Amino acid sequence: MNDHPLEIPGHLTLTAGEGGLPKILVESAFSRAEIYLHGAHVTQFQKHGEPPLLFMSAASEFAAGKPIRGGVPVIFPWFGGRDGHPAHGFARTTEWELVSTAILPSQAVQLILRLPDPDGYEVDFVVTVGDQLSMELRVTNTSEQPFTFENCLHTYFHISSISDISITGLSNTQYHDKVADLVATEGHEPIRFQGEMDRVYFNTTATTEIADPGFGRKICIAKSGSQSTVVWNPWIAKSIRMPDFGDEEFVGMVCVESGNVADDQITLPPGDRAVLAVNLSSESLFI
Ligand code: TA6
Repeated sequence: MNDHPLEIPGHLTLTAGEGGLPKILVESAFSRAEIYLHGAHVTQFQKHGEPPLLFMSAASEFAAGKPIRGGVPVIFPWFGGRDGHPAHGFARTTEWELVSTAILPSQAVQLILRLPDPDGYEVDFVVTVGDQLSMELRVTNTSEQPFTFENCLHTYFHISSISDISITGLSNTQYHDKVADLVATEGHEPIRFQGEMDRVYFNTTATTEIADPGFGRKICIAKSGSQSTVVWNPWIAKSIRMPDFGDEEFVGMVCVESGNVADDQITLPPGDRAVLAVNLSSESLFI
């Protein structure tokens, strides 16, 4: 790409990514990341000396109008299906605009992306790349009417093996099991996977953790401005039905998503702002 005024030499550059889509390369003192303007989509985050934190499907499409499969899809203004519209809203298939970049005192690299052509609301996505990956989805209601929407950072995590990991932080939390189509309450044991899982946990602000013995690490998913946590693994049959996802790729990924979905949807009064913030960190399992 030609020199872009917001580039930071040695830390933030724009280039042509997969499918020729504009991609932002970020190098911090602690980590590296890649963010596409398409969907304001974080496709890679990796701390120096660690395996990648995010999963990216080898079969993902990188094309106008198509969602990227992996990383952190930005889900807005609805979650899930909606008759006559693309699943999970239009934000993840829209070309966002890079509006600011900075090196913070912590030496983390921060960038702000803006959803163009707002229609009564302004949406910014703030990504901070350092020892941790922090993301904020900021929605401001600039209209005279209340604005009701869902939001979610639909994060795909890179794991050693779905059969070996476990997830904690959701004990005693009610959830909608979309596979069995029932409502249940999580027990006290860590969540483990023996098949397709698609659960929407409600009324939870809890921090969750993924313990991954295979990689010898645990991933901490801290959030604010979020009442819902979604846990998803497609397992075998659904993986085969997804053309942009390898039949065996379910083994190396799990989604733990933070947002406000279904009954947790947000109704924002005129002039108000809602901030969905997620902070991803990782550390050795053995310290
Ligand atoms: O967050 C889980 C989920 O809603 C699943 O039901 C599955 O559809 C997944 O999202 C992926 O959706 P997508 O539209 O990206 O294929």
